[in-house]
Amino acid sequence: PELGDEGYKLVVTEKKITLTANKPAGLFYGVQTIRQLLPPAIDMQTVQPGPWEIACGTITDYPRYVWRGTMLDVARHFFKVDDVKKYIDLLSYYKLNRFHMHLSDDQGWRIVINSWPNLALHGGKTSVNGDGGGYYTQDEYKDLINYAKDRYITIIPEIDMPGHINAALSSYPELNCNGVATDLYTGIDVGFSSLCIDKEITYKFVDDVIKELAEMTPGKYIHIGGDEAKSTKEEDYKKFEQRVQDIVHSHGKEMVGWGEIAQIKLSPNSVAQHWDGTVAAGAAAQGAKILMSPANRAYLDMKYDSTQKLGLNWAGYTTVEKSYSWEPDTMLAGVSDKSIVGVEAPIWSETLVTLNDLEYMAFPRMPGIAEIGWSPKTGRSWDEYKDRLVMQGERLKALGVNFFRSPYVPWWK
Ligand code: TNX
Repeated sequence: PELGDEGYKLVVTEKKITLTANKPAGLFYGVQTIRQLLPPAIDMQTVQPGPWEIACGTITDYPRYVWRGTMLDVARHFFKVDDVKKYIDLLSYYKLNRFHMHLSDDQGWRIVINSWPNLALHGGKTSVNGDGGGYYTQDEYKDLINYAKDRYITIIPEIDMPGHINAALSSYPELNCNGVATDLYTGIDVGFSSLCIDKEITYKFVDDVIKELAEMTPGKYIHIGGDEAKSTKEEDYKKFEQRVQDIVHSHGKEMVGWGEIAQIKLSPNSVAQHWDGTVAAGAAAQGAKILMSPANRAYLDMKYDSTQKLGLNWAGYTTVEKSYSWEPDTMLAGVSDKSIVGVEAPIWSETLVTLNDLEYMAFPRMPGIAEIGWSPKTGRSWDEYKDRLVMQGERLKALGVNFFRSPYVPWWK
């Protein structure tokens, strides 16, 4: 029973390897461990000479948290299906099981909604710096869902509202309080757009969008954003998100939102995603759940140091060590593992244009977040971890993954 739904037991003797689990997901994770016990060359695309040796021993392994995720912002820059699949492959190698897709923002709307076709057709036309647009058809989105599912990963779709919504306001004039469509936006400011809280059509829009997303998404969560609604009055924000939570429920799903949603009355299964400040703690106080994505630790778009070209630094520079050396249950006063569903490492794409860019920011920090999500709290230390991380460098090279050769990790020892 201790293995739960995702754990496995691996016994390696001189004669054979035995992998057992309660559920298929456990077998899948056990296979990832077997890959990692074999020499790095096992992961190369071309046939390699052996010997393929594996150490004898017994591993009993299961995760600390049920939610071990990353988020990809496909709104600030768009990433094509094939690139997203390559990213998903890398998540599964590190036993992550949630992939949160930030599908809309001021700069772009990235998913076809049949009842509001202009969202993708117009709202998907551009991106930050005008670097070209793009969107997923519903078939492409379903293909991604299935691709992720084959790797035991659940996709969590996000439509950010009531702020971060300019792409929609530009696509439909009736969503604006003054009835005039806004221009498309290619800058990187935040907090300037808002849905019109007092118009009934706003809720028709939200209902239609969530309905279509819910129909396509087998996972139980829909993420409704809710961050940085600086152009929405506080009372309007609460009124709006309270209705949105009901709409999510009416389509049979549970709601996830950024930390700010803790200001409304949350139902027990709603999840507030902590990213900055302390507001998310209010979710635990109400008996709801918290997902940990502290920006100064878990944001994969923060620069490693001041010499970097890619990334932002509003939450500070985040070295590989800093992104690994933290505990989810000591981040927010009054928030313990009882309320924490897990960890998630978001990657915002204001400065990131290619898969190569994403890999550089995600590696080698993402495996550290994956370990925080999976491994027991006791026994984790940077001193021990950094040597294992060096070995991961060889695996990333074998997999052809671009990564930051951190000078703070003895990569070349
Ligand atoms: C803050 S984190 C945002 C995003 C930006 C990100 C850049 C959050 C919930 N909102 O809109 O892309 O910083 O790091």
